[in-house]
Amino acid sequence: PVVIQRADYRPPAWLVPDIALDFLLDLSATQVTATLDVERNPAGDGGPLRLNGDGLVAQSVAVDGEPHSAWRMEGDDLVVDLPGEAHQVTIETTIDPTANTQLSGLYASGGLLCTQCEAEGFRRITFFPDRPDVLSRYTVTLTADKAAFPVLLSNGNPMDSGEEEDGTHWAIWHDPWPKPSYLFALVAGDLVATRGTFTTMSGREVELAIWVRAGDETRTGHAMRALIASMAWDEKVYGREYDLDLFNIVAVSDFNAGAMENKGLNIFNTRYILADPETATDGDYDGVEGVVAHEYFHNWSGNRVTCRDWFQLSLKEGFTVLRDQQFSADMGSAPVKRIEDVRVLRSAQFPEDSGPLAHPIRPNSYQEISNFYTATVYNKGAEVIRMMTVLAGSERFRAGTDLYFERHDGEAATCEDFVKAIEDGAGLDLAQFRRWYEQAGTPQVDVAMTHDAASGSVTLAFKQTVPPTPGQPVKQPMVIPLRTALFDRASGAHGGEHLIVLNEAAQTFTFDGFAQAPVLSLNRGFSAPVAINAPQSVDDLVFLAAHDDDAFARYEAMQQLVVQHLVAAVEDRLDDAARAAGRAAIAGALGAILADPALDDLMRGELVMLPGEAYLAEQLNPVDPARVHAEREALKAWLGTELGDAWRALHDRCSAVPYGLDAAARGARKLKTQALVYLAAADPAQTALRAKAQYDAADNMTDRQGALMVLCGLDGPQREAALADFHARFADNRLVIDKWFSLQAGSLHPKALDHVRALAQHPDFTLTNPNRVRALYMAFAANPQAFHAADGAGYALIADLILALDPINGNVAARFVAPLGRWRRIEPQRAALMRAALERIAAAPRLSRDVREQVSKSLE
Ligand code: B3K
Ligand code: ZN
Repeated sequence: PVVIQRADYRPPAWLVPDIALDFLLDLSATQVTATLDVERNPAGDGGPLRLNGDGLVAQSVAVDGEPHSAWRMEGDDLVVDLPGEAHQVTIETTIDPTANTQLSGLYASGGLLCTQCEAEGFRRITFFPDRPDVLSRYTVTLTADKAAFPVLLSNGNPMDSGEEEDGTHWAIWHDPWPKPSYLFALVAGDLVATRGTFTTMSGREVELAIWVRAGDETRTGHAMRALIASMAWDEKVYGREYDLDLFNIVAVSDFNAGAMENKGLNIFNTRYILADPETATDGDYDGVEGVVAHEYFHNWSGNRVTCRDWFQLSLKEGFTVLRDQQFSADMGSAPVKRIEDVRVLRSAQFPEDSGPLAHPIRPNSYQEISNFYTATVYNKGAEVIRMMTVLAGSERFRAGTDLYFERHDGEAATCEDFVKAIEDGAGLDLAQFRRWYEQAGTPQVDVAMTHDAASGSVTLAFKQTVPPTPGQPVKQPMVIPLRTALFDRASGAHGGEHLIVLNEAAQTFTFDGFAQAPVLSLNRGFSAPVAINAPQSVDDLVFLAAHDDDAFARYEAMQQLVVQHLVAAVEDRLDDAARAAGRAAIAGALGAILADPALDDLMRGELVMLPGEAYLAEQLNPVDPARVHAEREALKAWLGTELGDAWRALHDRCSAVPYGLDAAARGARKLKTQALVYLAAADPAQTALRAKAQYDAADNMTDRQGALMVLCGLDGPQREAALADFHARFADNRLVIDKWFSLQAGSLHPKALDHVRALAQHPDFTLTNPNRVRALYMAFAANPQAFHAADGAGYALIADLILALDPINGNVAARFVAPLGRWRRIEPQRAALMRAALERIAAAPRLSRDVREQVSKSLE
């Protein structure tokens, strides 16, 4: 395989300051004429003009207006030998958007034409130096049949438009901001707009439009509010102002990713735009708000300052994820948002970091860049920059980002440029901190506390280890900032927080003035993305779960209490007495949380959540997923019985709260379904009735989906009735039918695997729509008991999917390899079956580069 190395970066030989693109749009034969003004790059190597292509055929090549024959194909690339310093190169190609099932480049989606160019889709449209360090001003002319494609959009500002007598019309768009080809976009089709306006901090009026299919415009209000709030927030918090007169968003149903930040023309998966109470859950509302903000924030972190090469992806993604997390924290409950973000990190990124696909946030090599849009680059990348905010404080961090934007505006920058700007602007020394960009793996921090009663001193002894990862057997110590508090047991208070910054393999820190040993609250707010091993007593955890004034630490204590118990149970370390004592402590802590009048329900909803099976599995090596599942379910059922009255009272109380988008009403909805989850484990028959009542009474999707989720795990007439009602009620709403697939595939029902097999044959199922594929199969791969069926049937099902999907959409197919790739940390019998599934994929005669890379790395 061809391996691209970060160390091999060379500046391009030629630059393209301007490009004119002419599209004669048609669903199956779109003609593209590209006119490139090329200039020799003084920093280049003097070589020929290399234009990347992917499956393209050049119909004509002209240089300075004259037909030109001194060009050749090198693989898929078109290479032109050019003398001198500057030329105009014109190339014609024809492409078939309907045949484009990969959804990369120009493709058709339900009669609409749209593009997705990041990372390397532009080369499927026309020949071009398709690399992010070539920045061009785009002028785009779109011509199409007016009846079929009444709306014609591209980046930047509309310049001119008109109609012809043959029924076609045309529009010219110009984007004054130089950008890399991955930010190019066009959309043509029958769409309607919801409009808004925003006045920027310097007083400019910006027109906003969200384009959707007719009928969907009633569901765009939340996205529009989120867009306006994002624009205001980025001015206030980062001093970033929008820079065009127009900001367009288009929502499409067929989309590989969540959304795309094309300059002035964001294209979204409908799932991150459309929301109303009847069809979208509270989680969906948060997803819309967060992704709208994320894509908008890219206008500065990604577009105005872009990436030099794709190894720098975290430069824009890590930073932009941090920005969207900060925004969402400011829009809602900051502690709850932090907990949710950490849960995502632990369930998606920690397993990546401990598996065969582990890579640093700035990778050193890749075969297919699409495989590096990962939780590591995005979420760990955000955590790394968040640590800079912890070290610098928010004011100095802002000075650093101001300097970054000032220094690199209009440039294609590197992660190193970012770190240097923060160093200079915030006045930090990040020399050793840079290891976070180099070393993969989740650092493990062990801590021991000793107390000397005579002197009143407390000593914390830390050890850090960064585990070996593929290609990185030996690691150096990291800089790890740990926000810490030492609680006085008697008063329940602490004397202020300390920032402990680890930077050696072993270190001790001493604190004075403690007559008795304090309770340790470490990594508050999850200030560093590490795994902490602090053997805390059950009493200390119960104390922190009830008293810690840091909301995250309180959640963490509750999680730890359950993790310690379940890990001991899975490892057969509990006799009957220890099991009973462990359960009693958990029930006591949980009961106190249910009863605590000072807690808001949104936060209560976090505190009562059991740690997920993926996170539990990370604590065990090798892990028997069936044991983890069984122990966790048994605990849940016991807690459902033990606290039965409290759960029922909670469900009743929350059911009386009317629908609203305020925190109190949202908290009530979250807890309502949580209560059902515990009760269902304890008393399936009675809870089926209660869940069906919630389903029938629901006036919003959060309650309806929550009830259906619980019912899906149970047997009986309520399950079947609710599933049938749900499908009939929402038959014409694709996003809701996705939920119908997901809930069944992710359910606790013992026959979930059979259900998935049957659903794959359902008339509503298709392999050509990524949302539908993910709805069924990602939910299944994340359903531990179904996926890890002891006979390997779950692994075989995913292998079959990958093989069937790969020729249609390799990018999406490759996403399903990681669940199989975890075999090395699974008990031997299942591990062998997982390996066999991977080997069966590897043996296929033709695989996409995407799947090939993931499978071969997973087998190494
Ligand atoms: N930048 C896009 C990701 C595109 C994925 C390409 N495989 C969305 C985002 O992160 O904002
Ligand atoms: Zn992004």
